Amino acid sequence: GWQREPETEEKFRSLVDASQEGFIREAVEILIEKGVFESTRRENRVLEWRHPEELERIFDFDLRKTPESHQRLLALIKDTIKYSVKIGHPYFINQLYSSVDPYGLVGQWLTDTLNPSGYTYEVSPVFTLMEEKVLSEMRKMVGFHGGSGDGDGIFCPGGSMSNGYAISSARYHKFPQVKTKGLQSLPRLVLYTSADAHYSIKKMASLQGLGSDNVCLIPTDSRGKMDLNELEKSVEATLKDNAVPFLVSATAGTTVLGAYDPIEGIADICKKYDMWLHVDAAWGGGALMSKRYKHLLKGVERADSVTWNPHKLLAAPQQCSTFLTPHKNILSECHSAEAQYLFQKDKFYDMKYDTGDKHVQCGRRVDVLKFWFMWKAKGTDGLEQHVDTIFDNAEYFTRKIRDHPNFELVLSEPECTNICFWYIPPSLQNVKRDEEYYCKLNTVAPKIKERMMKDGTMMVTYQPLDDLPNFFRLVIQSSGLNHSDMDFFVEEIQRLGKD
Ligand code: ABU
Repeated sequence: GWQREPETEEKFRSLVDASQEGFIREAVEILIEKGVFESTRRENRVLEWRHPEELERIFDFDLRKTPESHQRLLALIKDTIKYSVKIGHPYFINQLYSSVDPYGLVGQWLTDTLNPSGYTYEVSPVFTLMEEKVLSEMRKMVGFHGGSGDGDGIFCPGGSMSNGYAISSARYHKFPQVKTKGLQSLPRLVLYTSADAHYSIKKMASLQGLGSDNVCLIPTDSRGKMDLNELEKSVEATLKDNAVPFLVSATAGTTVLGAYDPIEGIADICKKYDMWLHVDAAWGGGALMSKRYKHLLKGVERADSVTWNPHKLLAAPQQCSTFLTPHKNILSECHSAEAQYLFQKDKFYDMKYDTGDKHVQCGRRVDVLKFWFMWKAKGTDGLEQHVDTIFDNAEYFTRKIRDHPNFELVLSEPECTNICFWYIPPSLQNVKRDEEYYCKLNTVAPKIKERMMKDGTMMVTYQPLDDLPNFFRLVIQSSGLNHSDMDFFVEEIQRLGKD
């Protein structure tokens, strides 16, 4: 092996000096003790609420001309943890991401230690092959091409971007001239998604020049699922208008209600009208890991593309979002720009491993490692067990509130692990459900939310939906939770909701 000469040792020393080494070691100790362990203990608070003006006053945000001491920097780390929301806390059930997986966390730290950018094999050899492996296993689970794993995929900075890739791929698939000639070479294009779909579909349609007016929001049924008759009617109306229907985005696990659209029926309509079928399974895709719950996505193997975010139901650290497709070359054909300074054609290795050109990003944070590492640590069986546990907790919670006099479910049979409900305080029980009642009910969730934020005991979000008054959406995706935690949520909401 290569041996350095002893007299040149000094020349080869690390860029990190001894005092910085001590600082890094102390900082990591604080991250482990305060950021991981203290932040996830049930007896500790989920957050230390401060109004913005107060936080400005008590937190040292100012940037100065002179450097801060290591002691001061360590104190700032502690303050940052103290005043941040503890996403890993078991009682943070506010959003579609939560918990702290030890293996995912180490994978995340390992990524940050190596600081890679994922575009060429020469700078990211391990991650290039790792991405291909994970994406291929995910494609197998989706079932494209009979479950062979064939096709393509990318890691994206979030589900919104993944959905954006669906729009650009679908558009290119139908009208490849769009890449060079632009939108003016195309007829008016129309896409369809349910009224409860994620707002990124509209955003991405605007961003890509299609216009949000050309996104038809299809009404949902009483279970929050896209209505197939309404979809077909809307497609027919587009055709009558001499516009071109080109894409349906079905949702597998809607953001608020957790509904799974009927993918098979939507696939039939897509086939009939020659439209691209995208399935936004950012939230509910994790169910594919479970033999018991994968039926929720029946027909997903017929999709042209799928968004699936392991940072959601599978609880990988933020963020980890994938776009998967059975179309082998569409991503590079649609997005490549062949920059010569980066993707030199005369490299000494096989250029097919320089995967960056199929992304719209250039520099790209590598999001695969944390998920790959979790998968290694738990095995596919462990990920399946995780999914089964969170669904079990969600079902337990749903049963518990179904017959409870202070609670009312928005959907009587929630399909995913987000459960929507109203808390009905004693003052609103057994009273006539007129306009005044609904006005009052609308104020209940915001008031309870304010109290829980100020007490710091738990965090759960609320929202209105169409003409439904504000209701809670409790999201379960940490398999570290158990039935006693579900009991706690019910009791704590009752405590906070006292008139
Ligand atoms: N796609 C992000 C969803 C955010 C949330 O509702 O938790």
